[in-house]
Amino acid sequence: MKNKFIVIEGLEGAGKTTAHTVVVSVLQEYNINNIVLTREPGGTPLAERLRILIKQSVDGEKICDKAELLMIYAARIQLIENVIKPALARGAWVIGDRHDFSSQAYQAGGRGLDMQLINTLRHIILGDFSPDLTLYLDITPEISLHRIYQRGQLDRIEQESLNFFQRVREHYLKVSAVDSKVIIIDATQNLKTVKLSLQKVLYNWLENLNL
Ligand code: Z5A
Repeated sequence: MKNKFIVIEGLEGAGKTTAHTVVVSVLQEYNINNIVLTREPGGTPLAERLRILIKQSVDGEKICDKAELLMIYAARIQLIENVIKPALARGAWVIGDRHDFSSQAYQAGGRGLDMQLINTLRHIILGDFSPDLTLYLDITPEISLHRIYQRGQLDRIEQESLNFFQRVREHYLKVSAVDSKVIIIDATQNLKTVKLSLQKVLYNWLENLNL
């Protein structure tokens, strides 16, 4: 299959929205116009409902870490089976705002859930389905929190501590260092420089695909 599944990852406020635009415009330069955009958690009616539950508490009830994980996987498999796989099967390129890497970073790194539990769940639920390329936008938790606070009201996960986001970032970096399908982008730079870095990485990757 020539069409691919590209995922953009990073802490909140890392610039994933801007990165989406860059990926779309680079693909269009290659005459790739059949593009489907997704976001996680979310992207189907059921997954969007789960997104609301994941991002907000229900009547103040504490959401257990494992319940959060299961809701995220329920949303993910709905999206994969009902949107991503059908899109790939009809030849579309899929660009995802977050995917499974987020669960490794937030639920294992941030929440401290056992990585073996997440690996087992991933294996059972997703099988060998995975992105062709992940662009990880790396920023410090300090920059992330600064941008989050500028937006105003914080959701349940955004209210976590600086330490939480430090663990999330550490996990992102640890996995990125050993996964050849993940490319780290220094997103602490100004927007123009980040855009140029993204374009350079994508041109290089697309050239190697020999489309
Ligand atoms: N979550 C999870 O725990 N486990 C999982 O498996 C999955 C998700 C899939 C989803 O929230 C939450 O779910 C997330 C992880 C968790 N929670 N946290 N924390 P979301 O979808 O609402 O949040 P998000 O995915 O992180 O989106 P975001 O906050 O909008 O981030 P962004 O898209 O990367 O940010 P942005 O809109 O592109 O940029 C934010 C602002 O910063 C904006 O004003 C930009 O102009 C500015 N910006 C961006 N880059 C720059 C640079 N380079 N310089 C200056 N200013 C910049």
